[in-house]
Amino acid sequence: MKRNISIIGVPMDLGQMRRGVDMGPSAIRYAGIVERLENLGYDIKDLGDIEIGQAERVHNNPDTNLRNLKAVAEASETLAGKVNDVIGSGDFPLIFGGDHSIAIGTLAGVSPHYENLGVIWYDAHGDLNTGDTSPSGNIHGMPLAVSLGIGHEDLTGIGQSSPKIKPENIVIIGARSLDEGERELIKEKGIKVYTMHEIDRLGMTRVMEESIDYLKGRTDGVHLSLDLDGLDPSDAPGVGTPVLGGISYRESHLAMEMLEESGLITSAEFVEVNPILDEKNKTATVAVALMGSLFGEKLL
Ligand code: 6HN
Ligand code: MN
Ligand code: MN
Ligand code: MN
Repeated sequence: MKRNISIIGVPMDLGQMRRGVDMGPSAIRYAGIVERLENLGYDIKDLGDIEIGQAERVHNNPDTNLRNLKAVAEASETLAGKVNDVIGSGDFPLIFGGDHSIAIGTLAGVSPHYENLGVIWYDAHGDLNTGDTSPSGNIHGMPLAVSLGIGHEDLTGIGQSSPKIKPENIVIIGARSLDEGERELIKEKGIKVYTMHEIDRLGMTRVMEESIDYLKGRTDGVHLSLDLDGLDPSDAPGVGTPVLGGISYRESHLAMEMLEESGLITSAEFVEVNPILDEKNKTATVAVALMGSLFGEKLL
């Protein structure tokens, strides 16, 4: 892992309907991320939070069912520029959400730097909806599709070119809530998915070994997009769309350690931390502990 990390906070709450997730970046900082990483010997630049526009008072855009499209697109463009600059400067970009719609901007900023960008999507959900398949109109359910070049052009058009990633360079880990259109897209594109069934059956060690082997051969950089709702709600209660039967804290900790050992990860984001729905900042604390492991914390 690079020794210099630049942190970008994205207090985005317009990609879904529950208030509070805009406080995610503050909660993660409050849980001590900067000190934690400095103690590991990293040089940290906290670039602060990017500005987010206003929510629509009522959704009355007859052209689309995507809520807050304009404000989400604008923030994504800003984020893409910042992430692009961070990588250009040689630093490792570490992004804090905010809801998962921010991955649209993150991936738009990361992708120009790699021929074959890999993505690990650690999430209860596929985030592969489009306006046509979405049950909610919430953009946080769409960023992986958008990054594949599928979805509203105001979103797929962000950054330098589209698509940002190829379907064969994606590994989804932790899925247990997929909408019909998402299932179809996964099959059509042949996206590699480790659902909770495979995690139960194979164990996290084998899931991570296979994921790392798979991505190592075909990518020249790997972005980790970690949605805290990938974890079980008992370990990460402060999320807007919790789903029972998730990945445990211990399994997640192991997954991060294995990623660190692999040396594969070149950028990362931790999203969907909602302190209003949380219990004593537990979810942000879990996020910080996982980042500790991802960046090389060892017991002995
Ligand atoms: N997330 N599949 C549902 C939807 O509304 O599209 C839930 C999406 C959740 C998104 O947690 O990042
Ligand atoms: Mn707000
Ligand atoms: Mn997600
Ligand atoms: Mn999710």
